[in-house]
Amino acid sequence: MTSIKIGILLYPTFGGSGVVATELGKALAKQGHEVHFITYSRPFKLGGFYENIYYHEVRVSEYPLFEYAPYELVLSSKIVDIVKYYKLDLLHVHYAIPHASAAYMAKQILLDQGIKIPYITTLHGTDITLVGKDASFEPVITFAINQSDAVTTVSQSLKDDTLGHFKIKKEIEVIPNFIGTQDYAIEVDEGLKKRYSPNGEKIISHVSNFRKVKRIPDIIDAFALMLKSISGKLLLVGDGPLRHKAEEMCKEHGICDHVYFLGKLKSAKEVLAISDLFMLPSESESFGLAALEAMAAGVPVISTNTGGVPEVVEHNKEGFLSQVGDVTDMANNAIKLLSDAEMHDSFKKNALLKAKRYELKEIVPLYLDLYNRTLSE
Ligand code: GMT
Repeated sequence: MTSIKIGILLYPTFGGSGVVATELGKALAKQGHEVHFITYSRPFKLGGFYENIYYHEVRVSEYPLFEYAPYELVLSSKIVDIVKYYKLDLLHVHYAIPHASAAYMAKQILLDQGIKIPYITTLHGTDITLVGKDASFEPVITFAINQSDAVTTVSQSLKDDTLGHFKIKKEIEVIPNFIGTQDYAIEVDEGLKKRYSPNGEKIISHVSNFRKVKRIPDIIDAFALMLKSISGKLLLVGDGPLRHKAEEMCKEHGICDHVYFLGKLKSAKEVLAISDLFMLPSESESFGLAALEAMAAGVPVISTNTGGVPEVVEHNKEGFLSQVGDVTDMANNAIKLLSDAEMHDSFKKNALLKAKRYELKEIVPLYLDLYNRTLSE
């Protein structure tokens, strides 16, 4: 195997695209490839020291004239420096803006100096479904995608959306997100379970960045309905714009004793291990990595029939999918599943089996194959 030197551009903070990019880099480094993460802060899933991994921080200096920090320009310059110094073979950028456009700029600067470096763009969802639909970004996104040496999306649904919203001339390959199911095969912490479910209440969990697209209020409304028929506790992991509203809604419903806001966690594995059900009522979700993580922990999912979710969660098999906003249906499905031990058990098994189809060791070779094809062009 020839080792490849790869520059990975990503959003480092909490978010599925950063998680996928970091885990991909870690897996590639383990296989002997040299990985350079280029971003503005250390990716939260990176942790400590890893052989073959380098982290390069992009810092934008303050200057009174800059009302908006020119991050993309500094990023492009940084890429140029790193490609030259470390003799990188390839760039893999996660998220179209500003990463694909910065990679394009760096590629042109390097070409001018006689250095050829291809860049692969992986689209994750919000770059296309939310940000991309904003007309002010459209020309840059279309151009940066079309100039990429290869383009991937994390689901068929996202590929269809991309082709529907932008004039894309480039072939798009679907490479789904992945997971190391072994990492989720942890013992249930009985003490923790007792802490949140002292009387055997069913534990329902959710993990996200609490942005509008996640429809957090639907979780609270659905859970309040569920409490009329079953005893349960809701564990909410993450933080973001809708947390305060969710806290207020708990007060209005009078269910504060049943809801725990756990805030941001580096990993939600322990919470998933004690969960009976996972809720993801998103407005749109290109893939739903959080649902896949729950399934890897053997937790069935209540979600919405949106974007790439149906590709990951099969309705009536690994969970139930409702129309966006139909909290009554979500609550009824949850009650049905949690009240039928046999059904719950078979959904748990199905969820884990499905997660195994997205095993890291099956998906990472697809990226490597794409790298090799791109490099040989
Ligand atoms: O969902 C978010 O708010 C974060 C966002 C991101 O860019 O990190 O997640 C997107 O990418 C994930 C990884 O590919 C997908 O699993 C999420 O479904 C996708 N989010 C949306 O489409 C809303």
